[in-house]
Amino acid sequence: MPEKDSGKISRRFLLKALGGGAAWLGLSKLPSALAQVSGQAIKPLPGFTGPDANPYWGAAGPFVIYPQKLPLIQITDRPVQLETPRHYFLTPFTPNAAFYVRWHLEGIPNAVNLSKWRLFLEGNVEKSLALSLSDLMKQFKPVSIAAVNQCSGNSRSRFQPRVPGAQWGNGAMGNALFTGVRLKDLLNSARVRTGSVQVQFEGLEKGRGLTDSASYRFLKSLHLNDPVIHETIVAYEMNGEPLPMLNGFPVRLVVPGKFSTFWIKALTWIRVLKEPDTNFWMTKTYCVPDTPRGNTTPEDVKNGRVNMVPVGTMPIRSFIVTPDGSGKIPLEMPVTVRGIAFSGYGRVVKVEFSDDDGKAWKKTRLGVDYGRYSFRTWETTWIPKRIGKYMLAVQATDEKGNVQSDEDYWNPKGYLWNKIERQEVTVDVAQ
Ligand SMILES: Nc1nc2c(c(=O)[nH]1)N[C@H]1C(S)=C(S)[C@@H](COP(=O)(O)O)O[C@H]1N2
Ligand SMILES: [Mo]
Repeated sequence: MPEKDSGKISRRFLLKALGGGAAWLGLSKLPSALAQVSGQAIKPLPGFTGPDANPYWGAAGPFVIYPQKLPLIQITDRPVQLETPRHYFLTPFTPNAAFYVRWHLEGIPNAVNLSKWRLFLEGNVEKSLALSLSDLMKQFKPVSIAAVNQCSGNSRSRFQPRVPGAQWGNGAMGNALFTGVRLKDLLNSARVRTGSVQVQFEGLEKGRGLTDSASYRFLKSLHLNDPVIHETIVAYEMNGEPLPMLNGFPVRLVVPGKFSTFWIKALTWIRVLKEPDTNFWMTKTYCVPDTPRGNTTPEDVKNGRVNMVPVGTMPIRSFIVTPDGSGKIPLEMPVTVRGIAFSGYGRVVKVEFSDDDGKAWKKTRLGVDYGRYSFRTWETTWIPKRIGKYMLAVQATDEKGNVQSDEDYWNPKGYLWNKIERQEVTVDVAQ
């Protein structure tokens, strides 16, 4: 489904996109069942092909259950950081209950009184706005867009040398159908004054962050002349439901194609600025070297030779979701290899699969195109013809010609990871 200009998307469509009604119902029953069995944290058992069969896909952490959520992998609890387990990426849309979570301050909202809550638009405008949720839903035209929300630090745990920060595996990402109002419509209604340069966003949370300089307010800004301003929406629905509290209820910013550091959750203040925003979150962190691919070396950083600029568009990525290496594959059994791909720069047009560690590549079948900012699923049938270990690999290309590579790559904050992904599997005689 392309980007859609209507407010509602049918329930049937969503169920289908989420992987079928039955599977969805099964999933929503899971948390209470698991909670009953385990009481608290759930530890996965080791894989059948050995404890090291699949160490790298997800983060190493216990499973935890938060309100409105299925068991997710805990990275930290204050601030809350939860990773989505691998198998939720079999479908193009990530269920809300399985969607990853990332906050920076410890005091996050756990209830919002909608009769009091307002979205404020203020600063360098002719007319400040204070809109209730129903004003947003009724006074502005609803739009829907399928968009990937990915943390800039997704896959950070793979960087060599290691970098500080949350040691995410690959699950600090998700794709959802967001519905809301265009930021541009709100700005037009407030009438931006001449001399404005940026627009700043702030959510409801307060409190300490990891360091003093990172405390009390999380603020991000976009340039008014950035073309993404025209595509940005203030979303009040996620996959046809209200946003989960942990993902930004009642509204969040959706900035298609950009890393989700800009996607402010529990969005409550929008400010039009006359000067560029120089706050901590714009200039001291969420920045990458101003070089091709944001690549640099620890030596260049140490010697002050690196100019850092805010992280922006998401580079192209693709993943093998299954097989996951947790079990052996019988010789000559046709296996459906499945995964997802996306790029912030344009539509994914090709996904290639290799069973020999990236020496020879073969095109895969692409799934439904839900628009240029969405996950695109891919699959291919693979019949292993010899026993032993195989190194599977996947590589995507977008419409702008961006393609993933194996080239070494490093930056001091551990952002923008997009190297070719691999999965080792073992094939054995069918018995
Ligand atoms: N209000 C608020 N919005 C926020 C953040 C935050 O700390 N506070 N973190 C940002 C970052 S860095 C990420 S990765 C995403 C995570 O979105 P999610 O929790 O819905 O997955 O939220 C973004 N929006
Ligand atoms: Mo992030």
